[in-house]
Amino acid sequence: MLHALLGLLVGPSPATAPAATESARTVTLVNYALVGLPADSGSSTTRDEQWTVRNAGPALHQLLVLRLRDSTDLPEVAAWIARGASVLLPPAPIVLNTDALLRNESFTQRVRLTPGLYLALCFVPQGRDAAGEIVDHSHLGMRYTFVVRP
Ligand SMILES: [Cu+2]
Repeated sequence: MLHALLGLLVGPSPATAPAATESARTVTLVNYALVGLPADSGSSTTRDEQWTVRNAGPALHQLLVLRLRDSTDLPEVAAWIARGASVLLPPAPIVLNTDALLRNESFTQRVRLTPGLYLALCFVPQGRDAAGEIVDHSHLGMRYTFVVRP
């Protein structure tokens, strides 16, 4: 069901300097994979991370991270995609959106990880399939989910 995810455009939050309790993470966007995202984990407390997202290219890429409550949100996400993935009304809160990054461009933002199911994807369009449906980078491997358990 995660195979057909398109995206949206929301202005990024301003970058903030990491506090002493934060950890840093580097996420790398390549053709066509998301590298360095968190693994599933348990977390009894909120975890703040300073994420630096870098497009290692060569293509244009974008990272969007949504926080779902759990897998019961997935049908709603799929329906959102089927409706054309309104850029203004995502079905779940946006944790991070880099907007489109050129090759070697970076984006830094603090990310707060609370328990939930996270969906990360790049939805830069690649073209259309034989049925005329838009194929984006999430269809080519730039799609990742991870769980933060309470
Ligand atoms: Cu991409």
